[in-house]
Amino acid sequence: MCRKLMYLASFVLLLSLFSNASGQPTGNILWEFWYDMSGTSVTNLTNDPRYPDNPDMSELRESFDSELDPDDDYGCRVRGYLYPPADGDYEFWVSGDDNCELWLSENADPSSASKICEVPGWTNQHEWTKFPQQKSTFITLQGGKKYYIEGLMKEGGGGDTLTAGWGGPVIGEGPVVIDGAYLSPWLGWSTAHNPDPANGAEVQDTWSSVIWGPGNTAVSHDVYFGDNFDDVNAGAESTFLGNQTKTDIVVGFPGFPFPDGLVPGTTYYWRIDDVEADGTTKHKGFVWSFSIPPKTAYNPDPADGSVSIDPNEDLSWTEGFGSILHYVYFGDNFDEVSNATGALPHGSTSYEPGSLKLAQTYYWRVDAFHGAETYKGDVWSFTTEGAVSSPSPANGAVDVTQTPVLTWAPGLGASHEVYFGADATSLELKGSGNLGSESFEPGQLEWNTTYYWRIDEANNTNAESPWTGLLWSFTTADFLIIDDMEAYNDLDPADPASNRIFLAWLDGFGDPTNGSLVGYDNPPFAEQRIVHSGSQSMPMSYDSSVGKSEATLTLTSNRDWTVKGVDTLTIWFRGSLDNAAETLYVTLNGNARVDHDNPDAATVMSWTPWNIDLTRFADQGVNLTNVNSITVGPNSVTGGTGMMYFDDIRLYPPAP
Ligand SMILES: [Ca+2]
Ligand SMILES: [Ca+2]
Ligand SMILES: [Ca+2]
Repeated sequence: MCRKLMYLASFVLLLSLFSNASGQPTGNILWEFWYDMSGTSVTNLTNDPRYPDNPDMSELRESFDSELDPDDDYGCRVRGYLYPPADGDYEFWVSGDDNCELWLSENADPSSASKICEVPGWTNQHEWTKFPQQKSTFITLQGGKKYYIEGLMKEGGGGDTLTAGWGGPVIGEGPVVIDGAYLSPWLGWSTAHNPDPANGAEVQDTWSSVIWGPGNTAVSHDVYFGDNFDDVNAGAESTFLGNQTKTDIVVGFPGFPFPDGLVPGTTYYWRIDDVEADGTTKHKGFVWSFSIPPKTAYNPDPADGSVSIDPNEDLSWTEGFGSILHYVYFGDNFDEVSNATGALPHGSTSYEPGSLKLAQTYYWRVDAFHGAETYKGDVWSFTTEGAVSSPSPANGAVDVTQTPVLTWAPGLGASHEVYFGADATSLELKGSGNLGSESFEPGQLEWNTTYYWRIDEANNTNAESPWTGLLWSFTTADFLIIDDMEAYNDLDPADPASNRIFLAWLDGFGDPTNGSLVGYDNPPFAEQRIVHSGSQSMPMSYDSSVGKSEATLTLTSNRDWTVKGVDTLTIWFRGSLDNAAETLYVTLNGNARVDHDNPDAATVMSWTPWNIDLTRFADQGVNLTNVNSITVGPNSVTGGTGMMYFDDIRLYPPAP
């Protein structure tokens, strides 16, 4: 299924000047050493009284790679920041002698770091495959973003090394030793740190003291605390508890903020901004969180709403905060389970429902008995293997096109019935069929309306037939969707349902005057990780040395660009760090062209809406009641190369 071998063969990756968004110079990372310390376990280092703040030696090195065998009986820490060269999925490795760990944060905050791989014994230098734990899972990172990274090693005797490697976009297949070009060193604590409760912790009480370490230049601290991440992150007035010199505060206790207590079942967010001696220079802290468990049972397993569950699976949960016993109700009818009473007390946090039917939805409820009171639990559900699944549009999807094609994966049935409508309580039978025709087109739908649908199945050879499907829903957009890139698939062109993205968006394949290529060489052809919305976007590589790079969609529907008074074309796009700095253009009907205002639009690293007044096309003679085609591309004057992503091409009416 490879259509672009020719392109691959000529593809040359150029990595030259590298910069990062934070402005901190890259080139090296901090190595710290603690000497005269026995043992081979990393905890021998982290439990030493000199750790973490008093290393015997510190220096900057130009890669995440140690020298070979310098000493015995010491511990080592490597810390700093990692700047991935492009968006995508990366893998990490660690090798070393003796025990080693590699930690990575989801952002620049060390308190959000987690261990991603380790050496549980010892390896030779650059021996990457001795233990399966040496390799991380795939980790999705953003190009140019600053991530905290840390390596730990504890040497007893014999050989000793520590190396971190990675692989991914631009870097190539790993493990490649992480070079200083992608690293900058730890520079000390410029912000508040070491949150206690730890970031993300669960606190089994309705009050807590919260404690932090001050940044290097702090003389006082602005304290923000609340139950809404956005408010705390924005420093909303309602979350400001005041400025103080102490590095701790009590919350949820009489005489302190939240005197009535913290609320079970709530996540609290907090942030400390350090204030310097001048009273005005502030260092915004990271937003940390902790949660108080609910009084009711939580963390159901299987998770609420999960599908394809093994019919022999047992149920389990986490007991509610303060609960003593449970009452469990189970069945295949929501109302019966919701209204049930009188269960016997249940001591454990698991329940065996017995053997279950295939393709059946079950409901369950766990009430929490606290001695004086019983708290009724929510009704949870799950569906066993064999049911219809994989609805598209996804269940609960929003901004869905007004002319969708509904698809699903069949279950145990040999035939199906499609029910559809805007009223969940009275769906209409819209059609029936045999296996192999799992799609339904409801036609032109209203804007901004929620629709419901269900697939029932039957099979004469199965005693449990027929099966009533799950009720699914989606909501149509309040704008016109020209292309959200969701409808494209990887099916063979011989299949009537085939809809490959590069057969809709015509690129420069086979055209020596057009350097664009839409889609990937191999399935999935559409981009499925870097998306603006839904689960797909359009990737377009370009090489404008041949003159131009563009891709064109011929419109087969939605050609009237005046419906409901729409007046703005919006195209969501993003570029890549390695792109040449150039702008973008869009052309209607092959001749009416508008350029983006930003001359560096192709280097924008985040999804960005491009809003264009439709009169700019009408002024060039386009009949907006009958638009034939839309073309997008980078406007290269330098013959640049790179990769662009496009998604969500929409037409909006004026804001009401
Ligand atoms: Ca040694
Ligand atoms: Ca050793
Ligand atoms: Ca999309």
